[in-house]
Amino acid sequence: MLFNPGIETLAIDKLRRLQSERLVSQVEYLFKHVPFYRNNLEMAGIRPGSIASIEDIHLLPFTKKNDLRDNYPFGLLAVPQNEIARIHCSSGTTGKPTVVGYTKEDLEIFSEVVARSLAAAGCKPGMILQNAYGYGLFTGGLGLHYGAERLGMTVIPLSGGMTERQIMLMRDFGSDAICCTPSYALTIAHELLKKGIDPKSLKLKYAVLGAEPWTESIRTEVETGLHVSATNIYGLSEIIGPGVSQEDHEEKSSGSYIWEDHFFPEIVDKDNGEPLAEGKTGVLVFTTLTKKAMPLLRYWTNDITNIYYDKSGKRTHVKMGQIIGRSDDMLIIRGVNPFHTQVETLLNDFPELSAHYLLVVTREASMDEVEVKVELEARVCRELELDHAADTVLTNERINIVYRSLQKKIKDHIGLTMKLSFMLPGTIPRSEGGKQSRISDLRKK
Ligand code: DLL
Repeated sequence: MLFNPGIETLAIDKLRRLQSERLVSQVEYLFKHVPFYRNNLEMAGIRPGSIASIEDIHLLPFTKKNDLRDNYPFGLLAVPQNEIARIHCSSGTTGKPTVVGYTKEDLEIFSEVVARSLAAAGCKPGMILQNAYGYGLFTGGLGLHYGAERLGMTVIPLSGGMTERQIMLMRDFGSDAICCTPSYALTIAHELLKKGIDPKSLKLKYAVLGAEPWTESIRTEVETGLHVSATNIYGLSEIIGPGVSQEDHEEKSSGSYIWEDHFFPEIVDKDNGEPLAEGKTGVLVFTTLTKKAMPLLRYWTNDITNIYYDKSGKRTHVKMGQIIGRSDDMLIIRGVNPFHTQVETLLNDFPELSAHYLLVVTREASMDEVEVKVELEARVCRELELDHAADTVLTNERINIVYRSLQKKIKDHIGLTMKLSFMLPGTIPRSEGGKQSRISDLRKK
């Protein structure tokens, strides 16, 4: 179902015209209302009249996370504080958070794009949505909540955690859909298995997963473990929150539609910021076209992906691929930049291995090493009677073959030899609803 068919299928030339009008007025608006942008634009030699259409977007300077930090907390607001209806923060673990403000109109847009996203995920008015994204400063909980209400769903505002209670209410209330991080969806699936509950006995049909990178292997595991159709929802607080892009449940694995009437995307080279051609991988940059409280021009997300037009899709808007990593937390190991999602994809080739893994980075005598800790599948452990200490599992011939061929695959695909540790099921910490950490970099400690 399309929530807003007129916009979602708008012909490209009309979409460009709309984007052009919106960009021109957004630049004028920022020039007038935000001293940071007035200075930046003047320094780049840009007056409001210099931008005539969306084609001129590359003339604008980038906005980076540091600009938000330097203007903490309210320096980038374009409206007086009494016109701010809500404040959210971006989830950082260190230092001061990144603050974002919304006017009432911004919140309307936020709900609209989330409603479009939920509809693309398969949700319909009248369905029950179990919202297991965290409520609070994080945009996930309230963002999905109001978007679901806008679509006409019944929302259960559970927030993350309390997995047993999630399962009880899911059964008792008959939730049709769940939204949460992909890692938390795995935690719930695992708990169902542990409790001997057949996922087919649940009414659950759809899972809307995002807020952290995930791959096809996690999708398969969630879809089987919860008996749902799982789609990707992407977003970031600085731009609006969840609902910047969303995968269609009938066009899975072909990318997520970016709602580009509100958020104009570009892919640029991570080193020199030059725009890259359709389909090329680089840093995702967004310009908000309609926001009022805190519009951003060419915001450097640090997320690495590609964008392309899928001519066979239901909608005209551009699609983005999965996020393969972030340029700011990219590992550099002996000159190679491995992303944890690359390792995750290789793990998927081995039915003996589960989707629970962690990359541990250490430095010994100035040599950086990566160890892949990955849990064995519980079913395989039972079959092979591998219930003894993890360090003895390699004596099993089948597991030993997996070890050697995974190590070779990692070397061939990523170019690094990584140490592997096969762990017993349940030994790697699980998500309790928040974003799952896949890298433990002990070099920084
Ligand atoms: O994570 C918003 C969100 C909430 C998205 C719920 C989806 C669902 P932040 O806390 O500001 O906002 O974190 C934004 O999370 O720049 C990406 O690095 C990452 N991220 C978000 N969604 C995805 C996704 C929310 N689907 C940062 N795939 C972004 C990969 C994602 N990474």
